[in-house]
Amino acid sequence: MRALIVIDMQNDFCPGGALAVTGGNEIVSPINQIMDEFDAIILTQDWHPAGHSSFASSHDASAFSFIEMPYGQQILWPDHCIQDSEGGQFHSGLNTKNADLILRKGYNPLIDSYSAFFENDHKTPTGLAGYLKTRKIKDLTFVGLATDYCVAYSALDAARLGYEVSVRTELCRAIDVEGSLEIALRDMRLTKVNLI
Ligand code: VGL
Ligand code: ZN
Repeated sequence: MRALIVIDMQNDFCPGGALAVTGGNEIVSPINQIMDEFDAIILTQDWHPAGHSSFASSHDASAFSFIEMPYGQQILWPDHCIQDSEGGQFHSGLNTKNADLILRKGYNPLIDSYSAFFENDHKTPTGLAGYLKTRKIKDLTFVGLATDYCVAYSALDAARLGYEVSVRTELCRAIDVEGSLEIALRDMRLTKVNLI
């Protein structure tokens, strides 16, 4: 069984949003178009409480600066994808009606959560692996935003967990701060993620 996992196609990651990814809106229709190639469609949704610890505003710091957290270094973001805000909603063009599962992440105020499998402490599971096991899904294709953060973290965890993993890079867009895209692509290649 094959699943398409669409990462964080939300208003705040699209042009005009709080953490806009260049070209984020361009991939909406092509993602809709490949949905019928898969046995299951899973959408993830970045879903932070106001005052989340990954927000620069929570630390009186500037956006895109770094801070040491109990689980390691954390880049600080502009406030984004706040629960129930317009910015947290899916892009209005995204086909959400075919979704089998909508997985929310980042709701723990003290831990950021890029990966669809684990929070950034690399220990706290989101429950996705259990869902996939129950549905006998072993082959995963990732698309969405952003290539170098939530897509890469999810694909890397998936490969380490033993899934067959592909990332359709033309259906992803990157934030690319301080070489993060190049690092993410290198790590994915080294971890046997198929970049297509
Ligand atoms: C993401 C930064 C902060 C992402 C989420 O979806 O890649 N990036 N929160
Ligand atoms: Zn976030």
